[in-house]
Amino acid sequence: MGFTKAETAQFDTRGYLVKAGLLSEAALRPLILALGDIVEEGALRLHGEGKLSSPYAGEGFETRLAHIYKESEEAGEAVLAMIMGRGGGQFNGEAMLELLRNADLVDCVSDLIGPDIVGASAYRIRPKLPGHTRTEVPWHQDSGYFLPHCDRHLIVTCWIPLVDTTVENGCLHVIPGVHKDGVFRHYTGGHGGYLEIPGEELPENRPVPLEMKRGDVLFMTNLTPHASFVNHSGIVRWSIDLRYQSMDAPNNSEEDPETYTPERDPVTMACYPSEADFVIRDSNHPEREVTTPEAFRELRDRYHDAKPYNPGRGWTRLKDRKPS
Ligand SMILES: O=C(O)CCC(=O)C(=O)O
Repeated sequence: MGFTKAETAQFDTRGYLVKAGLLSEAALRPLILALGDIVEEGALRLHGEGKLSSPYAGEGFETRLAHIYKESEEAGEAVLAMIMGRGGGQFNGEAMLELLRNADLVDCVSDLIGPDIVGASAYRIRPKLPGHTRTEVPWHQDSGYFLPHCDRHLIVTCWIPLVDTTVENGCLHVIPGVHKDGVFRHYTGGHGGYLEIPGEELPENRPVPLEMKRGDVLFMTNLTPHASFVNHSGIVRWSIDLRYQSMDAPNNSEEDPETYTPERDPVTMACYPSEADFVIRDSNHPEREVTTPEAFRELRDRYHDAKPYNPGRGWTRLKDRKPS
């Protein structure tokens, strides 16, 4: 499928594009089922331990975790932790690799960054629970998390709702047309422990809330400011965000995590050294592509266990910010 010329032009001028109905129910179902299984496992365990009055087995993907959290915040947090380990990238299963390699998705990415594509382990599954303030994500650009020598490279984030998202349930908001203005100043220790661009330091362009249907995909640049706010609905706002870059942009797909040490020159490092990159498409050497769940899991776990050094960007702490 890919993008039309008009869509590519919109991505270029606004820094984002929503492609409606790109992913079929069949493409999303394996991941939804796998996440539902994690919730089920947690619910049954907590019920068995007497921490929940019911496993809420009659509830579906959109509501089960919300009911668990409503009855017991502690139980809800315990299930969240099963999903949000590794910052939200805990789930390593086959359904995850399948979605990362989804041809319709990757064809669109390829129209933005070319045919040879590396995917990032820094994908995030986000169950935003009703009334749960910690899962609000403050304004930031993804480049705030990447090393500075990568600011000139396009790293595409694909934000994929797993339920229909609305302003009420905490859809994503973006600031359009400022992705060519570089990286704004971020601060560490922002809301929820995330990096944050404080309101007074945001560009003046008006933010746009992106209400999306399940099946739609938002494509945005690493320099597009975005945020999400509290979920005021009764359902869980499930989403996942994936990241892709050209093989020509710095990455660690064929590097040993042990080579990431404080002695190494940061400009030789991958854009986000903490987690493994892996080949999604290689037009000359398709054998380099990570295609099996075993290889995917092994690579991600190897990086996770090695804890490669990431020099970061040295942002100031929010509480040390000087009023401007
Ligand atoms: O899903 C959200 O609420 C935030 C997503 C986000 O920050 C991202 O995709 O980088």
